[in-house]
Amino acid sequence: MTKYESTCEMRTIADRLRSANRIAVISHAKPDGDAAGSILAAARALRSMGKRADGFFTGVVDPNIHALALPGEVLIAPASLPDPETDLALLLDTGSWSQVEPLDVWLKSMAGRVVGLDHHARGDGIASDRVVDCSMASCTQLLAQLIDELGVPFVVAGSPRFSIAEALFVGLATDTGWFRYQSADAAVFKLASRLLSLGVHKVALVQLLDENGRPVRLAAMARALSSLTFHMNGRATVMSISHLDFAQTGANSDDVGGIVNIPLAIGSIVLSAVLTETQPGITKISFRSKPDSTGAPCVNVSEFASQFGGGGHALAAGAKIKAPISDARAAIHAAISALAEPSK
Ligand SMILES: [Mn+2]
Repeated sequence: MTKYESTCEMRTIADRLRSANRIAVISHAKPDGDAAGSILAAARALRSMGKRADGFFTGVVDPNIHALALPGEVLIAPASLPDPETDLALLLDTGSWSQVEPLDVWLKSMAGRVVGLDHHARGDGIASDRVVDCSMASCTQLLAQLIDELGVPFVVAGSPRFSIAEALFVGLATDTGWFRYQSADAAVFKLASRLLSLGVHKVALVQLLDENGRPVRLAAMARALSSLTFHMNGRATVMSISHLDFAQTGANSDDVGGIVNIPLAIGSIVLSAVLTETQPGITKISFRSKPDSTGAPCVNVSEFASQFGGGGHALAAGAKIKAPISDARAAIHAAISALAEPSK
């Protein structure tokens, strides 16, 4: 990875968007609330400026995330690829080649014509002009600055549903754990207040994104909990959901989102890891930690995940290992044993 930091001012990104005609708006594969919210808000803002803007979702798309978009509003790559007339790509909430796989060849062909916004600490030089600000709780918080710079109001058509405001709010809310994480600071609440005052229906979004699971979620959760082991003198937990668990419960990866947070409800737990084997031989791992009394992460899980080729944020990160779940789990157990005893 190259040095990953801002290469320009927000004004430069705005100028490049103003001079473009057709813009592809892209984020990381398997879009979460922030990726999807960023894509939708940016594409809506650009279209309201009269630009041709195509938003792309890539990888497996959670149906609830998909429901944030109007029918036909976003294209799915690689089934759909950017139009040859596209003269600029806007890359949001990621800067890693590994996360843009279905569009990486296309993005390489666009070298020098990719601009980006990100709030992650690590990334590649995909976007030559980019603003990277790790103090932002979500990419949509940074994007709100860009949309203000462009002079586009957050509610264009007067409808709160499917507005720029709603899309910005989704990213802000989901990346802060519905305003619970440390990253939900005064500036986050200030933007949230502005968005709510524009009519964003928070409860409807909670129900769509957080209270809309399938009953098989409970069966998968039971499998995960029954696999739980304690580590680090009872301060860390590891759970796993194997390919067989998925097959026998009928659950899929969409059904098990957020399970990694369950152990954090226990006061003594400062590190939680969940391994999921959605296809045999490929194990995905989610890591979560908590801040200590000084606000520092008890375990910096972004650093922890990097030894497995992963990354993310200090308190929430992930990795993907090409190994059966039992081997992957043994590797995680060993890595946790090697950690210094965290403070709290
Ligand atoms: Mn994000």
